[in-house]
Amino acid sequence: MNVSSTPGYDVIGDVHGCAIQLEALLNKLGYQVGESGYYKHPRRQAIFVGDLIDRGDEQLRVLQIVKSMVDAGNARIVMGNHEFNALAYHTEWPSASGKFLRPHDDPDNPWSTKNTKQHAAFLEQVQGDDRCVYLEWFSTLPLWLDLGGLRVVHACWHDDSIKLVESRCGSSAPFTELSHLVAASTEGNPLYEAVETLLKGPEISLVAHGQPEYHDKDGIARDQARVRWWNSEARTLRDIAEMGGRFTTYTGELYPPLPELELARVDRSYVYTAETPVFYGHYWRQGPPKRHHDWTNYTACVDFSAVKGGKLTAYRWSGEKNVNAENYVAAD
Ligand SMILES: [Mn+2]
Repeated sequence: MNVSSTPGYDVIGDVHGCAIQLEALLNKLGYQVGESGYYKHPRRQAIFVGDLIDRGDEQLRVLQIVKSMVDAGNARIVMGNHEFNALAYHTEWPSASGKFLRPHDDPDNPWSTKNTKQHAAFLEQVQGDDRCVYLEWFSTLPLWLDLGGLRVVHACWHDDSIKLVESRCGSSAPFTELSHLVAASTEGNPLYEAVETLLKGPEISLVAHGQPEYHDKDGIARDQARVRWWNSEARTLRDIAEMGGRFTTYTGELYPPLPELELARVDRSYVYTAETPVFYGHYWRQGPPKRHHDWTNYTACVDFSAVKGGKLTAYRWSGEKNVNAENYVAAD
């Protein structure tokens, strides 16, 4: 007889509207639809890392599956940047101004067209009462989960950001209050910085370290690189800035390898040094999961690009104190 008191958790990566893959993965993990109509495992709980919505074709079905599991106590979830963006996109502010916390199609704001484009599939698929119900639900989602033996966050576990949210909002789920959503949508507000870090991950300036700008996949010139906060051994710019040869410079050449430049202490402030496993999504890994995908003893990404031709993936955690890549399970 199994007398272990540690609950088992299956941490599931960014779904982005891929309901067929989600149901295949849940079945593979042993979750079944009971009489009540929601997926359930006899001994385990699912944890979603956020980003249920945007991009994919079956967003409403994904929301129905996941919310019914969470409501029934068979799953937990943290907020992703796409749920946060949806809340801001649909919140008119100031009220009756015709403006929104996340701008729509403002001719003075070149980013705002991109905001609508990124959200277009949701706008088409989730409408009317459904939209109200799920936006309301998004506002209740926590930004992180600390379950003792494991931690879950969408993009980056960062103690200072967590403390800031707790001290300002008194909760890990701050957005039931409109004032918190407004503050988190206002550049320069400390809550904005903290929520950006937790949901989108920290970034580092390349130009400030003597490197050129690069052009991202949409052709937009950028100076910030994502910080590989999970790499506790990072000592140099090359270790910590995620460039990976996927980008080009303004002259169209492949971005040069970053130098082995020693980092000042402040630049390592986001690096995760705790010894509790943390699971996160957000980073569009290409599968299958292996060492070079940056899982470490204490950090594991579960986003394997389900909506971009990858496989929806879970990490099956059963109380182990170190991450073990054998415990990744991908949808068939
Ligand atoms: Mn995502």
